[in-house]
Amino acid sequence: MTSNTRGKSRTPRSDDGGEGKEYVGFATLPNQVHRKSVKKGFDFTLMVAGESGLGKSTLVNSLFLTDLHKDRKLLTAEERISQTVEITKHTVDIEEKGVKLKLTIVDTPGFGDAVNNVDCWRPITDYIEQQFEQYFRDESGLNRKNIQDNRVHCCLYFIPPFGHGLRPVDVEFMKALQNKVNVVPLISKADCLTPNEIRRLKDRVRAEIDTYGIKAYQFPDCDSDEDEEAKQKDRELKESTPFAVIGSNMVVEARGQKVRGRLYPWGIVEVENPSHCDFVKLRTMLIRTHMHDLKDITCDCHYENYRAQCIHTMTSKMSADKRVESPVPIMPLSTPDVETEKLIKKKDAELRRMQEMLQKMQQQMQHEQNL
Ligand SMILES: Nc1nc2c(ncn2[C@@H]2O[C@H](COP(=O)(O)OP(=O)(O)O)[C@@H](O)[C@H]2O)c(=O)[nH]1
Ligand SMILES: [Mg+2]
Repeated sequence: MTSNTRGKSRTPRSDDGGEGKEYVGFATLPNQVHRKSVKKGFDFTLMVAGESGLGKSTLVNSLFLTDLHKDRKLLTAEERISQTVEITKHTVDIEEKGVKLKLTIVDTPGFGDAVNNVDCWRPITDYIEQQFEQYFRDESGLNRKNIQDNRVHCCLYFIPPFGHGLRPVDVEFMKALQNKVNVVPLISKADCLTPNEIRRLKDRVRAEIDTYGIKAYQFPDCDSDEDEEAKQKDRELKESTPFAVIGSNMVVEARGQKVRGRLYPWGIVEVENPSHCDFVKLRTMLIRTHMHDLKDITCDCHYENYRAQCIHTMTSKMSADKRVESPVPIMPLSTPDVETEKLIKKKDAELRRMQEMLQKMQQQMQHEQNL
């Protein structure tokens, strides 16, 4: 995707920091979309991915002020070894100032626990595709008005702070995801780095993303008619990527206030302090300014790609089946047995279903074109 202006429905930029700490801050969402959606509420699905132990679960807890893993039991060494990638989904219904948000977090245990990391992204891409498939089925079904949309709108990819940039596994992982979901790379555990080190690592990661042709989520350009302040904010946002973040499940006291932070013998690092890390920038981007764009791209690009591929596969399969079936009718030498007959019936039914589905899709596409 090329960088372009998709921001018709975006909010005017505003900084997060100022408003009450108890708010996640999505009450401004109605500015992003039509009022009709306000009554229904918003839904958003966020996924985290990356190596195990980089602070993924901690960060999503920090982002949405929830403890998603209250009941988590610690695994013994043996359990850890036999552990496979298991994806867990948590849904939280949050309401702020009368605005409802159904937030789904898809947490992945991450790779690195196993000796072999080949195809370690597979469970994640499979999960994303399963959600597309479900949506595709629902969309072609009868109850199209009440579809539960579980498509993943954004995937935060965690890069370790310890290395000298992207590792081959990071490159491969992001490339495997890039055409299926909006990938937002993050530098994790930013408290391990000095400001200079963070700057250097960011520059390096940005350059490598370019070199390897990784298609991370592109922030849309500011509308040309927006004011200078908005344009400046836009530039700053892009220059801060990949965001360097810190997570914490603890509330500590700093400067006489209770804040989310990490307490060290030499001081406190504050999650929501913009001079400590980009946490607030990330939250503002996800929830206030770009949620709608992330959803649009999911729907218009990633899902559309999937849908087009599906239709293509279905059409090729149907024409291949026709070729096999139609030209020379094979006369059965004897009466087909019950099993064969069952199979033929099953195949016929499958073909009919596909034809119906295809017809519906074509009608829908025609209808969309006429609008
Ligand atoms: N230094 C530092 N440690 C963190 C940070 N976030 C999480 N941790 C710690 O890293 C460990 C792994 O965190 P967890 O969220 O379970 O990682 P996950 O496996 O990626 O989900 C825990 O001990 C966390 O307390 C961070 O921002 N900085
Ligand atoms: Mg985790």
